[in-house]
Amino acid sequence: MMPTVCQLSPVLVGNVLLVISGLSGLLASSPTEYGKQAERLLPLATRLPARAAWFLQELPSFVVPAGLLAWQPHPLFRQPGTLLLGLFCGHYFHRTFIYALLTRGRPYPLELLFRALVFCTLNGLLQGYYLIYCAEYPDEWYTDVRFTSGILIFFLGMAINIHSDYLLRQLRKPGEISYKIPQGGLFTYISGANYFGEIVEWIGYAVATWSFSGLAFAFFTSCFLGKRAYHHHRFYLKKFQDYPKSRKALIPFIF
Ligand code: NDX
Repeated sequence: MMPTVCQLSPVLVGNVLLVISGLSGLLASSPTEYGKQAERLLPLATRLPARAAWFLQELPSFVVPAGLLAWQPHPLFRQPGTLLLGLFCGHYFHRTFIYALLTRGRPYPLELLFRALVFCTLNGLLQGYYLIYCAEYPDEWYTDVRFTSGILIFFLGMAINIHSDYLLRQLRKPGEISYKIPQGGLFTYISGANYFGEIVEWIGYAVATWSFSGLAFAFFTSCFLGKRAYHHHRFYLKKFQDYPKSRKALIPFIF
């Protein structure tokens, strides 16, 4: 008989911590200070170029679950879990090796980089450990409506996120750091189109994995990025007199 290595208590603690992090970020009086929310101009010595910073902070989100996948005890045994964790790794492969290396963002605060490193390591561990050692899926999971619809939502969100980040990148020439009004795609309707895509993506992941770990991460993402979208929207309204009045912050036509 296969020895079970699943310990649900660390997973439970991780899920609760993710939910608390989401809520505390949402309820904090100020937004997380990077990019256009960085009101204080930090000395250069306390910042890192955006490309290096995004690469380093996101790397554990790819390496940790990819390592768990590579060293899992029964590679073929837990196929749905393996595939679902592969999606998580795919997202972070893009964020670490493509997004980070293309970004034209402002220098990034070192303090946030260290906090993000810890966050990404723990979340990668949580999602990977749960899917490899704890999740149990029936053989029919590949045809279950939760799996199929979740995967569709995941890829739809990913496409919106990548396209919107591309549109933002096109607003600047290399070396530029000024802000302009984003146009096209879902930016026609909302200021946080890239965030909307990311939130949709992790909701799809939560549905496809049908797990508290997936749900806790989707919840965290919605709180963190929802609040950022709100602050970005306020920033645009204040900065640009001609900002489109019908554009909402995060949810088209609603909010
Ligand atoms: N990184 C997720 N909290 C975060 C790093 C910070 O991937 O301790 C969460 C992530 C971390 C955070 C992470 C977790 C919580 C932490 C926090 C630090 C402290 C905090 C750890 C890990 C913490 C507690 C205590 C509660 C635990 O100059 P610039 O940089 O503004 O340029 C921007 C440019 N741009 C424009 N250019 C011209 N004109 C305009 N109008 C422009 N508007 C923007 O586009 C950037 O170069 C680029 C994108 O900017 P922006 O602001 O729209 O997106 P950004 O926030 O930088 O996110 C980039 C992408 C995006 O696709 C987003 O969906 C994804 O990353 N993301 C980001 C954050 C978190 C996350 C995903 C998630 O939760 N899933």
